[in-house]
Amino acid sequence: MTRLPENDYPTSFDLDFLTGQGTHLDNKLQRRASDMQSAFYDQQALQEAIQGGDPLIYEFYNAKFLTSTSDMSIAITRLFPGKIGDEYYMTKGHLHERNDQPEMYICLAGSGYLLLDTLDGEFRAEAWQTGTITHIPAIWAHRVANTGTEIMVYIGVYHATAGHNYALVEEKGFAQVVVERQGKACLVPHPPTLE
Ligand code: M6P
Ligand code: ZN
Repeated sequence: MTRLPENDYPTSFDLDFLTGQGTHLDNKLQRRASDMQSAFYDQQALQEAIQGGDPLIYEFYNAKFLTSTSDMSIAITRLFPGKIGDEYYMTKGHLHERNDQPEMYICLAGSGYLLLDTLDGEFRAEAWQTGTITHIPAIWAHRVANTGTEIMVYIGVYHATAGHNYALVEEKGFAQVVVERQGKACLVPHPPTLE
C-alpha cells in the first residue's frame, strides 16, 4: 500500500564511472565546436575545426529528483580529449542564476582543471584528477578543461532550481585559459599571446 506520493520514495541507479554511461539519465545534450563560438580564444583555429567536421567537445546527461518538497539534481558530463589550436577542450562554463546555489563537482575519470571565476576579480584553478571532489560556492562561475588523452567524466550535484547563466560568462570570460605550451598543460592569462 503506497502512503507517500510516488516521487517521495528513494531512487537508485547505476553509473559506469570510467565511461559516464548509465541508466536513469536522460536529456542528453551535446556541444560541438560550433556551439562554443565565444568560448575558445583562437577564433581561426575554431573556424578551421568547425569546417573540418565540427568535433563533439562534450555531452552531458541530467537526472532530476523532484519530490513534493525537494529538487535535487545531477548531471554527468563526458568531456572528450582534444584541443582547439593550443587550448584544451573544455565546457562552456556557467554561473548559477541564483546566488545562493552552490554545487558539488566530482571527477570520476580523467585529469585536467576546474576553472572558477567570480567574474568580478577572483579566479581559481583546481587541479583535477580521478577522485577529486570540489565544492563550488554559489557565486563562482565554473568550467572544466580536459588536459589528458582520455575522456574526462565528472558529476555535478546541485538543486534543479539553481539555473544556468551563460550570458555573463560569454560577456566577461574566465581570467585564465588552459593551453599546451612546450608539450605541457599551462594556465595563462586570457587572452594569451598566440605561439
Ligand atoms: C555539469 C553540470 C551541469 C552542466 C554541465 C555542462 O554536469 O554543472 O549543470 O550543464 O556540467 O556544463 P555547461 O552547462 O557549462 O555547458
Ligand atoms: Zn553549475
